[in-house]
Amino acid sequence: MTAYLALESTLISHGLPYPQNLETARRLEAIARESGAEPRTVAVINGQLRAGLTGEELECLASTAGVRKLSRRDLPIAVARGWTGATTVATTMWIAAQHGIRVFSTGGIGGVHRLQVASGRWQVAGGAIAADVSADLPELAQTPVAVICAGAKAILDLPATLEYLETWGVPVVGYGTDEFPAFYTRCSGLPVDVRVDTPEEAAAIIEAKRKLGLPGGVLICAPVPAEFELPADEANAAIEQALAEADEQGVRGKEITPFLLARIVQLTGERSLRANLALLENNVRVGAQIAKALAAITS
Ligand code: PSU
Ligand code: MN
Repeated sequence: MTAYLALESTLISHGLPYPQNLETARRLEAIARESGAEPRTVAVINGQLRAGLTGEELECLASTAGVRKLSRRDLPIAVARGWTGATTVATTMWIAAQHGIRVFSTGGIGGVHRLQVASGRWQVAGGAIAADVSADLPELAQTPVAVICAGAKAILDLPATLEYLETWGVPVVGYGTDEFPAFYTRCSGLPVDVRVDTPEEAAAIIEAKRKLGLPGGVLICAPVPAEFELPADEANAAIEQALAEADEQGVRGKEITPFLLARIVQLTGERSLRANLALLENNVRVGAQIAKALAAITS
């Protein structure tokens, strides 16, 4: 049975600068193949939900300024209007599931944003104060796709993000680690639910969740390779500055994540970019191996 691995496109169009994004998109597909899985990069092309893109389509998503970032709420609009756009973790999971794909590798997931009390970067709904919560989290709660990532960036509220996943029954698995990784850094001080050290162990958890009839996905966290890790104080200084600037400039909604990611690359220079590329490659390798192991126990 062929092992398929989904890859997302928002990290290509909004998470990495051109031209590294296009080179990376191509390299990730090649790494998946070398590691024994068929890559399926996900996007919406002219209103069609696609798993698998042509070289031209990939190039268009990487090089067109202002490509739409499509999250779950945007999908019906994109289909009705025939839009082309990049898919986030949430929409990539959903489209992968529609295509029968059960494993998906990305860089970092979205989560619960930190509350910026000073400026009031809060959303007030019905008199209550609600944090900005990425659609990636409810998607993990309901869509049966395993997501391999390097954790979540410390631009987010990591404890609150893990609390959400706990509430909604999403197992958080450390791949070769006991700690939830923080994207540029290998450690966050926060524990995962279980550590695995082989693709077979990860596949067994994914398959057990399906057999139990429990809805939703599994989050598998592989830390950035040690030689590319950023020192925690350097990463945190850039994150704090980017957050303060977003706050000052009133950046909100779906613009916040791309704004912070781009600003952190500028502030840390090539180092954060190299870390980002290294962890992506690692996640695709690990994801392909898990997809293979899962195909072996389900075929
Ligand atoms: N975190 C990263 N890199 C990324 C993203 C998040 O470290 O590229 C992207 C992913 O596509 C993710 C999206 O699904 O940002 C989350 O956006 P939001 O916070 O608006 O839900
Ligand atoms: Mn949001």
